[in-house]
Amino acid sequence: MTTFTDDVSQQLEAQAIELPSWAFGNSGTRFRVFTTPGTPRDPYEKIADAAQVHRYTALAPSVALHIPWDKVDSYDDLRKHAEDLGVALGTINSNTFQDEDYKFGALTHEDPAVRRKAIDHHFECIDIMHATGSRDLKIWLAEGSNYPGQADLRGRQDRLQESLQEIYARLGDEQRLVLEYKFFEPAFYHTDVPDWGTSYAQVAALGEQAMVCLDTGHHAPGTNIEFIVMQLLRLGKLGSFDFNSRFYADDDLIVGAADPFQLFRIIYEVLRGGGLNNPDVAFMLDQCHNVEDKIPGQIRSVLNVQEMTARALLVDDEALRAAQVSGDVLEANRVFMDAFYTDVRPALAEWRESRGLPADPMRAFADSGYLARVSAERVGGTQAGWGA
Ligand code: AOS
Ligand code: ZN
Ligand code: ZN
Repeated sequence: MTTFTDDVSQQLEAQAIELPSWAFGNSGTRFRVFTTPGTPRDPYEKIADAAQVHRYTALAPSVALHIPWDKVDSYDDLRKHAEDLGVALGTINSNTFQDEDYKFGALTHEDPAVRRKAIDHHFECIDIMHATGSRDLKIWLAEGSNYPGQADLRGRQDRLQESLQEIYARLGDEQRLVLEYKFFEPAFYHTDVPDWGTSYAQVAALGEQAMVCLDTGHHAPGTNIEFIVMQLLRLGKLGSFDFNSRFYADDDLIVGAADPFQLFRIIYEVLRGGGLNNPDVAFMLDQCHNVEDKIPGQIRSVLNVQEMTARALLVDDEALRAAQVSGDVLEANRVFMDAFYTDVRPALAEWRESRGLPADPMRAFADSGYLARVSAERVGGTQAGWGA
């Protein structure tokens, strides 16, 4: 059985993955939103569910909020609620994709009044960040067009930069803006922030507190995502990850479910580019659990990330480097694949037990009876926010 060196054990301790509050609400496709018993009815209950993931894994110490889905009367109170449950409030996600006014854009809209409204929404998010103690404002924009000729592509880039500058100027000294890119959807012809290059160009023009967010589901099939990870880390501009996996488009499935090898390769570049301790990078999940139970779905997700991290930590860097330098293609590939093919599950179970955690967090949560309890207590769970 593989055993971890002290160095690997310690590095694993540094792993922290932020959970999205919306993963605990009901979600679905445009065809149907299926419900699950015990779905949280408000942000307080979403945080309580997220705290369960941390309790059994020690991997998920913070929860990201989405505004306005997670609006509450007192963010101080919500923050205290989270702290009482052993977690912190994390990234604040803005939302400019569910308002009638944003049909033709928000931060890029031709009409200054619509742009004003969208910028003001981000000011509100920044105010909330001060109350929650959040560092990051994450912006994903659903802006683009469906038909060639419909929109002034260049004018929209200029307006986007102007709007982002206003938002950026409002950030506190310790706060950051992270701009997420996505190659299509909901727009089908052009998207205003479709790729890492555009996000990079937009945030580089803002300043040091602006970074790129890489959602693993937001690329064309076949894209070498680990190359983008490497490049953004090299440029000091990778601010956060939205982890999930996809078979087709932006499927938001459990990270590592579709392509564990890709996850391994991404994490290997993370380790090379600053490691799990890199304060510049926030590791988040962005997933929806449409047909599976949500809390176990999130537990499975953070365990998948941990598993591929452990494997990536096993790469024999010295042997790999020697093979690369001498041009030994097959030996370099063997060293890399040896680490990937190592079954680290028994060693991770031992690692957990040595830290007072359950060897099998999935089973421990199932045995706890939490789901049955909240299913009896909570009636009338809400959607994640889509259509809300
Ligand atoms: C949308 O596709 C993006 O992944 C965003 O991160 C979005 O805000 C998130 O999925 C919540 O809906
Ligand atoms: Zn995302
Ligand atoms: Zn997405």
